Amino acid sequence: MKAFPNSRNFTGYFAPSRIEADIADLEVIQGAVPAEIDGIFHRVAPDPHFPPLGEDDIWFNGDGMVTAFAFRDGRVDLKQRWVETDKFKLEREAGHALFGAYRNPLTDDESVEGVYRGTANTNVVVHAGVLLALKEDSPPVAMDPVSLKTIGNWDFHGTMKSPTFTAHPKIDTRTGELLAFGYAARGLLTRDMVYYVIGPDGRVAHEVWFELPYYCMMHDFGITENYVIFHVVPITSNWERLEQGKPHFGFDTERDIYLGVLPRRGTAEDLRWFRGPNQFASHVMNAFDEGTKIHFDTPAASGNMFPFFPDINDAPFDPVAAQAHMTRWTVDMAANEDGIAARRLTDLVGEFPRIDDRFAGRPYRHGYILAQDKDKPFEVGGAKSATGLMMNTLAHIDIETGAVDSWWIGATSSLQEPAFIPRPGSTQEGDGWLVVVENLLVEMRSNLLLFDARNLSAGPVATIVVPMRLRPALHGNFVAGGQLQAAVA
Ligand code: V55
Ligand code: FE
Repeated sequence: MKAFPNSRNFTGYFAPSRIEADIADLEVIQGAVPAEIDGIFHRVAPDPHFPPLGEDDIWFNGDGMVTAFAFRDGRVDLKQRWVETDKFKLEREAGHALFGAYRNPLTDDESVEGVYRGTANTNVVVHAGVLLALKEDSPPVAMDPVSLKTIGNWDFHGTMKSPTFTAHPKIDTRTGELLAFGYAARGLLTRDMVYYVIGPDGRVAHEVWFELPYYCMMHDFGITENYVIFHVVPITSNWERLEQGKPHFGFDTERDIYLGVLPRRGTAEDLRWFRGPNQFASHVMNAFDEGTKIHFDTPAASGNMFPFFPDINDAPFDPVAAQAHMTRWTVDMAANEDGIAARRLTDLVGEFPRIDDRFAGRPYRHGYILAQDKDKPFEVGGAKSATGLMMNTLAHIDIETGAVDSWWIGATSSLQEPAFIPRPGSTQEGDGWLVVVENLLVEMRSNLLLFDARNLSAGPVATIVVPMRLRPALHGNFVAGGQLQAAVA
């Protein structure tokens, strides 16, 4: 195999890992793993299998590598496997890359025309018996949640019709439904969207097809008891960009944002659009109904957060405008106007919002984010994150009061997105732990940390050694052992 590029996307902490591993009983060097925790924390990272066809490549285009941390009786086992996507299998057979630039099939080897380009690198979620490895440009790829053996492309037992499926589906723990959507649902760059309700049996139970105001990166969405909410933000594209070999997405400062609100079991005629000023938002912390009002909480920034998806008119990247603050957008279904009210929930700068997932779509109080505390020292030359955002603090935000409880990880580490682990037997919101991967940027390896979700400033309750470097990941989720039994059966 030839060499990977000598760029910041492929060197330092971002060097490809490419390691499939089984490590029994990880070393615990501080505290103890609570024996009550029983289940698996799955996370997925982009990890390039082969050097790119082009000269360089972005973090978002790496092949999906899933890590499973299995917790039982105070012990943690690690398993790490590639997601064997169609792309992965064809490239392994060829011994080199066949697929080109991110979301640009015009750059592919002609032998792979028409093949799903998905890398399954963005999120992993267990629902109805399978671990779904997700990339928003393709169908899910199903895996066995315990063995991590790839099952294959997943169409929900023949019931999903679109070629795409979001990486941020939401489980409603009260109904057992998986709520989801696909964009570019009638082909690359199309404005078509499809919204899906997938029943607890893993089959599509309801779907709604509609058009977006403009094509954009539909990365996440919100659910409430009665509605689903789609945020249209101006990370846009068109065929001209792809033909010119520009990055698929670019940020357009001229366009408004929209919030599309649809009743959970509604039809396209029920869809209502609200409209707000140009800004950037990608992830959704949570959303919920309050009478006729709908609240939608998201880290919003005044400008583009993705330097690798530059301004469409070539304006330079503005790191200050890229700072996101947790913001509540509120719309009123009883109002005769289409405005969106906005209120800042905290002065912290950060992204990767999470909650106690049992409260998805319900009134909630506890939010967690990775924050960037600029007042703290940082003593690692060069080894920044691929996004340029150095996440050095794990923070709890009391959504009602704005109070913050946080933990700074130190001057030579950064953090990956946390996931919430509920305490077995407790139904109280926020009663449980946060699990988070620490990047040790000097030692070039990782730790798995557990925090008491109600007392982050006390520091980790356990520090678990990962004796290798876990490449920076996007998202992951914890699934309880009981649900796994049901899943595998
Ligand atoms: C994101 C990540 C992706 C992607 C689109 O906002 C959006 C995150 C890891 O890939 O394809
Ligand atoms: Fe995401």
